[in-house]
Amino acid sequence: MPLFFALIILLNSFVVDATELEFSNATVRQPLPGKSLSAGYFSVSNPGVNNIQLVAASSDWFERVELHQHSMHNGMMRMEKVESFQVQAGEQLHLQPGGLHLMLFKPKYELTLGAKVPIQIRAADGQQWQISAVVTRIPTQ
Ligand SMILES: [Cu+2]
Repeated sequence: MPLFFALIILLNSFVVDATELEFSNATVRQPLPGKSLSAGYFSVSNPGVNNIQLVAASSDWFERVELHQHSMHNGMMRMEKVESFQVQAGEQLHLQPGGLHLMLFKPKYELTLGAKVPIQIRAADGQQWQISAVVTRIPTQ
């Protein structure tokens, strides 16, 4: 029964190729009063054997989401848009204040503390993940 075996091999190849990222601690900061800009953070671990490039993020709750990083320019800390976040095989990546983050523009709903914001993350190979980010307060120093 060749077709049967062909199917088994096909199914196995799907299992082997599936690359799973694990997202955790996803948060979105409540914008400052009068502001329509927010930052989002999460941790992601890649237990697989392939490096994964995260290339886009989007959310029904925001008009636009960009991938950003902070970097030094002439002694000044500045943030800028980047094309991707690289999640190395077997490693973890942490988005955090002062480092990599999601920049979220123009919320469509009120960002009350504790609300759960759906965010889609897309990889260069077309894989997508749906994460849920909790709205938290911007820490005051
Ligand atoms: Cu930014």
